[in-house]
Amino acid sequence: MNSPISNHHYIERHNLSLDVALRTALVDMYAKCGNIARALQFFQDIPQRNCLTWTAIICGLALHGITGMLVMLMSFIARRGIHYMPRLDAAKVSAALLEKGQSRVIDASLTLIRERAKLKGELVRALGGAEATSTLLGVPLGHNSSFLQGPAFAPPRIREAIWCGSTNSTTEEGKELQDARVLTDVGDVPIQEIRDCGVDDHRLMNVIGESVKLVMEEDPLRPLVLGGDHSISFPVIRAVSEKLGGPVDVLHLDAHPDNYDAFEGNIYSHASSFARVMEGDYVRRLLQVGIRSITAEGRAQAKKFGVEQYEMRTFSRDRHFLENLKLGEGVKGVYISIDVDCLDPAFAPGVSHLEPGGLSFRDVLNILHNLQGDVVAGDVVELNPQRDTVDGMTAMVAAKLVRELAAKISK
Ligand SMILES: [Mn+2]
Repeated sequence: MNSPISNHHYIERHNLSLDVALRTALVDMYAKCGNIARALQFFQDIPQRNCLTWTAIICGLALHGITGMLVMLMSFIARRGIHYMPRLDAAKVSAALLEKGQSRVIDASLTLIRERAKLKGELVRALGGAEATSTLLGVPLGHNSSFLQGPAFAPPRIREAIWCGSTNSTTEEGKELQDARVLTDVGDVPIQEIRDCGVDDHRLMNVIGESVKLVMEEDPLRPLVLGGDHSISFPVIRAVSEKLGGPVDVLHLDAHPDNYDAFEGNIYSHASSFARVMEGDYVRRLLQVGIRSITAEGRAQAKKFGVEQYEMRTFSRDRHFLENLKLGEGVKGVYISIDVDCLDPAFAPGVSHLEPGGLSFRDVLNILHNLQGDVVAGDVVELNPQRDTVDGMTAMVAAKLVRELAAKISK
């Protein structure tokens, strides 16, 4: 909960804690606009009532009259029940209020995604002839990064670069991105707006998964998710597998295995997403390609989960195999997760974790283009616009990964 202007006033001028300052500001606000019942409600929640809150209540009374106040107080007591009042405590009231508000915001967010997906699905079906259509879904989430949070700002930069006038809209293998049957867009999950309401990560991950399922609800739309940091791949892969009703094979391009049991205590860390993925029955084979920053725990976790890791130090030996992959047979299909830092920093400097010795852009395209398999969904994550060059070179690189992946998914 944030009240950016008034809180600072109360904290700095009156030396109150953040919590007390927030509640004091609310009492003051409600008293001033005549909602004495509401003012009293917050007034009761303040553990140590201060002179400011008393002043606010008295001013509210003077302003809005004793009669109105009594009417509101009576209706407030009637609503709550007299017997309930002695047991009223801040935590109880706040949790219920908060929960209701959060649910409304989440519902509204999902409604927007649902209606956009419906519209795009109807449009593509009306055009006819598409078996699979890549559908952009932005997840501007950066707070599960262990180092920098810039990936929260990536989705609009990637969209801008996809449609940048400096290049045409045809992919390397000849797909036309302007054709809605190839690529469409349902917008972003409003991550900051949801978090601003105090929604925790457990629930937030469910909202991301629900959003993915809403896209998949509309045949022939298939989700192509724009990160965001890599923590989003867990709810996305989980949702894809749940919606398809079985496991998928995952091709994961990254400098890092992202499989810590928890990183700095955060089970939803971007460095732990593939541990979460592998704990469920969502994935049959996980192939990790481009790995060059791995600890003993990263190797032990890979062994525990049966992950096939292809490290950069042996890439010249493995490349023939990796450039001729055949995946997804006997399961629900292939999911491709591309961390932009799988590329060498020479190709993609705009990432949080600069790790030399990576793949070239052409290496990645060779792996993608030659892959045989039904790609059911994918993500491109970890572009950090705050580390990019002034002309947005890495955004252009991420956008081309998205374009070529869109072409791979659509058919
Ligand atoms: Mn990475």
